[in-house]
Amino acid sequence: MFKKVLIANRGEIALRVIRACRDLGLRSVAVHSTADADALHVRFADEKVCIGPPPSRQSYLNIPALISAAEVTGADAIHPGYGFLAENAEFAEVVQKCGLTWIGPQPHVMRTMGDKVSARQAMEAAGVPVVPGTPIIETDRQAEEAIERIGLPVIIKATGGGGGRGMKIVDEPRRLLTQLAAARSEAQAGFNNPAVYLERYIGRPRHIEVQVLGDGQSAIALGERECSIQRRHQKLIEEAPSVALDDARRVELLRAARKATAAIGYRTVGTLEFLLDENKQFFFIEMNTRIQVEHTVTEAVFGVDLVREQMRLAAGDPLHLPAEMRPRGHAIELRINAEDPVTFAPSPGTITALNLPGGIGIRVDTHIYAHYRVPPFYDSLLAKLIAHGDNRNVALARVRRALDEVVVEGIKTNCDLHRRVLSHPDFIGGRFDTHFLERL
Ligand code: MV4
Repeated sequence: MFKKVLIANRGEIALRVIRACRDLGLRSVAVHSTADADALHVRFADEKVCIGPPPSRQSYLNIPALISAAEVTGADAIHPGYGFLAENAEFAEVVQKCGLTWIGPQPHVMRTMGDKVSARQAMEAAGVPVVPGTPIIETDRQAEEAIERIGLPVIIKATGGGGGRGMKIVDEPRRLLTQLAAARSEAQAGFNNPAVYLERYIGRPRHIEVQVLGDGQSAIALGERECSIQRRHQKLIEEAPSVALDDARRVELLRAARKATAAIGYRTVGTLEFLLDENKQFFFIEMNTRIQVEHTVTEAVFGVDLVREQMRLAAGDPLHLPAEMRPRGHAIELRINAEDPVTFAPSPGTITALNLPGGIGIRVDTHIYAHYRVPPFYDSLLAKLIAHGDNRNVALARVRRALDEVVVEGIKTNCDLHRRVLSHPDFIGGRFDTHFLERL
């Protein structure tokens, strides 16, 4: 197995990976921009390397600087965390060509799944339900034929997009061609790839994702996460399991996810994203080939250290978890962000006073500390507050109690927004979809 892991990331996920390294007896190397010299991941790692100035392009996205940092420290593996270069197949390839272990999927799998049309094809071939849709649309005629077959409304998506960027909804035939042209030019500008395709638009879906692990031979599905509470494609609250699935539907969903993961020869941890429509039909939309922010709710209910599993799989170990694991109880995660409660704009600055919650059933993953200065250059996630209990009501009571113990002074946070959601009868009753926050 590799002995020294360079973490190509910052913030809470860098700490999360450093902790897994410690638990496994591996050495860790932190990289940081000049803005992060005082960051906790830098202090907690065994070694540190400054890789550039504050902007991500020149530091956390700077491939030559990252590879050099691995070289000078003698790191023999790289963990990308989430965001930054985590789903960049070129980076994964460079890492491997330099003789380092990439703690992630094979680059060709990252490429297939990073392209939404080839991902749909791969999933369809594996027998997973995908939203009725098209291959890449080349001509206006193809788009017109597609809406005759699929019906309206449809959604135009960029095959190089993802995470909700660059999508257009068409609900009238006369808007089809102008929206198509607009989508193409936005896709070209945003992803350097003008290719777009169509899907039937599902109006009020739930967003449910399945945690999967594979060793190249076999695969397992470690339950689902309900991720519908989001705003502008930024998740705010995630929970496991989802209240929307009955046992029969869950078995179907997890079986499809496990089969697909094995079919693509997947060899790490990952997530299959699905939309659940009003008839409780599920449809694959995207695969995330990385560890996710919300992996913690799965860890809580399954008692599995997913980052540890990810590292063991990267070292070539076979899957050792039982094929059929059952979740214990319920877990809810709140993402505490540094943001203005009215404008939702990021709110960087110095934390003048801090109290983090604790007690039974509570986990807090965070990189912040009293007097820490939240830099303006990176995403606004401050902390993840995860509550676990025997059932959803216990987890809800615990997460509310923990939220009331949170003190973050000096910067603005979304704690009040969380309070509003957690006291809303429809959230408490499990009656919500991806549009819940717009109506709040
Ligand atoms: C959709 C959809 C409705 N119908 N696809 C947004 C993020 C990206 N992963 C896919 N997204 C959507 N795809 C079809 N055919 C609605 C969304 C969507 C959404 C999905 C998950 C979570 C939040 C969302 C918010 C708005 C739109």
